[in-house]
Amino acid sequence: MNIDMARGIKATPGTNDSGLRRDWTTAEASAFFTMPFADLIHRAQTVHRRHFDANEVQMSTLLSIKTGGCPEDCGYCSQSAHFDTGLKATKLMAVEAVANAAAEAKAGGAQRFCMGAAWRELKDRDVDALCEMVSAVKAQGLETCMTLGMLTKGQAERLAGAGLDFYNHNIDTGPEYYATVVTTRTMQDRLETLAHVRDAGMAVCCGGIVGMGEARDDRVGMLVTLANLPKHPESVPINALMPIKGTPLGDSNPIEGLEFVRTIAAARIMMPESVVRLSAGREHMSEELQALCFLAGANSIFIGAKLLTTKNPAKEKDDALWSKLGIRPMEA
Ligand code: SAM
Ligand code: DTB
Ligand code: SF4
Repeated sequence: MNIDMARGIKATPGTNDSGLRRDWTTAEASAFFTMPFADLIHRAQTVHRRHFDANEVQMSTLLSIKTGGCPEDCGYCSQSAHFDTGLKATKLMAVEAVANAAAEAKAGGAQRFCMGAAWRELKDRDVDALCEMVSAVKAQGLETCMTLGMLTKGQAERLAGAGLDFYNHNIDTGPEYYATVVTTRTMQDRLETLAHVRDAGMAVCCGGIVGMGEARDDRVGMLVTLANLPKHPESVPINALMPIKGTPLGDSNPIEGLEFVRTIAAARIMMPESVVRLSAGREHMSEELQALCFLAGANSIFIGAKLLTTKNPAKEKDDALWSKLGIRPMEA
């Protein structure tokens, strides 16, 4: 415990600066999936309330700034050129169009604007335009996040220099299941980009997907990998697979609701100061399941009717839920 913790002073949420990181073992993480549910939720709530206001939720909006035609073969993705998903590929959007979408997101209540591109890696020729997008979005008082595939050290420095706040790059699943889901890159490739993002001084957004036919041990492996990174990601998205027709994982059985909640609770306990995002999949979840996820320590979501290429709940439906649960937006 550092001196501020000992004095009872809370660390600033999302800064991960109070020295709470420690190495987790597989056995410790597995226990969160078998212990009595009420004990798990109590522990997750206790950790959550020590570091955050439990009624506040961070709200981000996503925009696909370059859709489809991706050379990677991620088995879950609508945007891979390897699968026939019926998605129309587009070029990189113009800066002005991105700025307009950001203004709309802000008006809709977002604190952060996340821009995603269906690339294996960023090309140097696109960096200037992306830096302009970062400036245009920040000028509207929004936090910025981008997810553009692999980055070199120099590219990460350029984006950080332009003021990019977060970089999203997911490890997606446990190390042993990784090659079943993606063959065109390795988890090590992901870890290298994450190190460049950290070294450049940006905040890290890194999580994964559940419901891809993985075993519980793979979910445990994913959480242990995330929690044992040199520094915890400031943002940890836990996505429930949005099944896409035409992809190898398009017919996957949905993850059981309580197993999803346990995954969220384990992430909350293992990464106490990280913002844990109940990410893709809310469209298929009941209000009760979402409420359980918030009880388990989720404190971030995507708002807006679309994720990148798939559906997210409509604003009216979400607003009604926030009102029923007494949820307030977290200040940026
Ligand atoms: N191409 C970049 C990359 O893969 O890092 C950025 C965009 S990619 C769509 C961002 C993340 O979205 C993936 O890492 C994955 O975790 C998530 N994702 C993609 N398709 C999904 C799906 N069908 N269901 C849930 N999450 C998905
Ligand atoms: C993340 O973990 N989830 C978001 C964001 N990071 C880029 C993407 C979800 C995509 C869901 C499928 C789709 O809409 O294409
Ligand atoms: Fe490409 Fe990203 Fe989709 Fe993989 S997840 S196919 S890298 S857009």
